[in-house]
Amino acid sequence: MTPRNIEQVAQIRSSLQERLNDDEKPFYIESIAEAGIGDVKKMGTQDIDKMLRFFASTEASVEYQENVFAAVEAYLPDYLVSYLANSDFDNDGVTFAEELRLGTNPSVPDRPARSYVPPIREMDGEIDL
Ligand SMILES: [Ca+2]
Repeated sequence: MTPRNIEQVAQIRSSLQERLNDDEKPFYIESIAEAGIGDVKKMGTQDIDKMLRFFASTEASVEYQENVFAAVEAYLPDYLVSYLANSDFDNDGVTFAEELRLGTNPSVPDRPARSYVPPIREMDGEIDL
């Protein structure tokens, strides 16, 4: 991982750490068992992929996705926090971490705010008065 990744992971961990109480975490950890993730302590990149597919297939809310991330964060090695944070499941060019920051759903492609407006063309070169 690059120094930038390491810094990003540290920032994400600190922002997630205050999100849930310790007694709230088991609920979110148990909820992803349905995705086929039995042991969060042994997760790999394929389990993160499974979790992302699970979020999409269940139309999970942004809040729920962020709560799951907060619940599993302590069990994930840096490279997996980075893998999840930088994933782009919906392929809209906005990463998971960025979607959470913006409050957009990482499972649903978003139109960028600065959408492309096609230039107005004169069809025949004449100006209608
Ligand atoms: Ca995205």
